[in-house]
Amino acid sequence: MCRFGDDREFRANGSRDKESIVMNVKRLIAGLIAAISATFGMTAGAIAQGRIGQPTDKGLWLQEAASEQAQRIGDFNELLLWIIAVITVFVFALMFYVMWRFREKANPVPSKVSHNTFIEIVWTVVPIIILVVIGVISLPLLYWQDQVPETDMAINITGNQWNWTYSYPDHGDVELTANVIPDATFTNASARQAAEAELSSFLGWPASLNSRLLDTDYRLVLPVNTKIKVQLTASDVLHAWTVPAFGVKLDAVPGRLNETWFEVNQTGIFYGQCSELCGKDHAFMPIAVEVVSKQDFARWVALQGGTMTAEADAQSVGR
Ligand SMILES: [Cu+2]
Repeated sequence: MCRFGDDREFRANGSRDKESIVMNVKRLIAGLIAAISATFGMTAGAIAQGRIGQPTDKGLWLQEAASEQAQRIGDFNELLLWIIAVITVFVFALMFYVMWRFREKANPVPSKVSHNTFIEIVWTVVPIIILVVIGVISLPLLYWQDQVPETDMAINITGNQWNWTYSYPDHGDVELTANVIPDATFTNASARQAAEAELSSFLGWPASLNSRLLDTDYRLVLPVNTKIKVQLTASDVLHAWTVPAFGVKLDAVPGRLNETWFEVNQTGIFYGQCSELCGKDHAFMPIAVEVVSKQDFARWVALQGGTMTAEADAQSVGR
């Protein structure tokens, strides 16, 4: 008797294995095609449908850019994706070609070639060129974001367990602390109405709550088309202030002042979240920014009892 049991069954299993391998390969290829077409084909669609400043259901790609930083980061991300896609397709094609071209049946006597100087130079130089191209684009972008230019106004942000405090040093030290709107408020009509009324009276214009886990009781109010310097710190543990539509993600570190800047080029409400694990309520310290016209910003500052600086004042009347 055969050690492996019935020989016929063994052969039958073998052909079944082959069938399932073919099926898996087919599935893999179909999946790859779907993933590639989803990534590239739906990009435009996702952006067109996307609500500005917040995630969308089944959304793909990055949030729509509302600042030059986010725009340039998005463009760079897209370029990288193309480079990665070309490399992946090339490597896959090469692997399948090699598997077919040098299969055992077609090459009963294996080749003894151990190296080829030309190919070795090519596979060293080409990746270097790819990395240099990536570096030439990414490093200037990184330094451009890192170096704070002449800005029109500053805001100080402090991360706390678990909310954000915002202050406006150029506007008479207006200060506010923004807390997440609890889930219960969204499910209770009168609580929701009360929260919206309070937010509206804080802003000086009508406001509504849009998103569970993203809306806050008060919002950071900023003027549009204004270069804003951000000075960021934390009072207790590490946090990170992140608003994807602005292309900003910066660590808030206790005892240290981190700086960045951005200029929002459209009005609207933009959401972000703390992006550094900071304790049990890390998921409940969102960021809601309302970007308004310079006139509305001046009105809001006045409502808060703040003052406009001479420079910011000139900006607000569009001079
Ligand atoms: Cu945090």
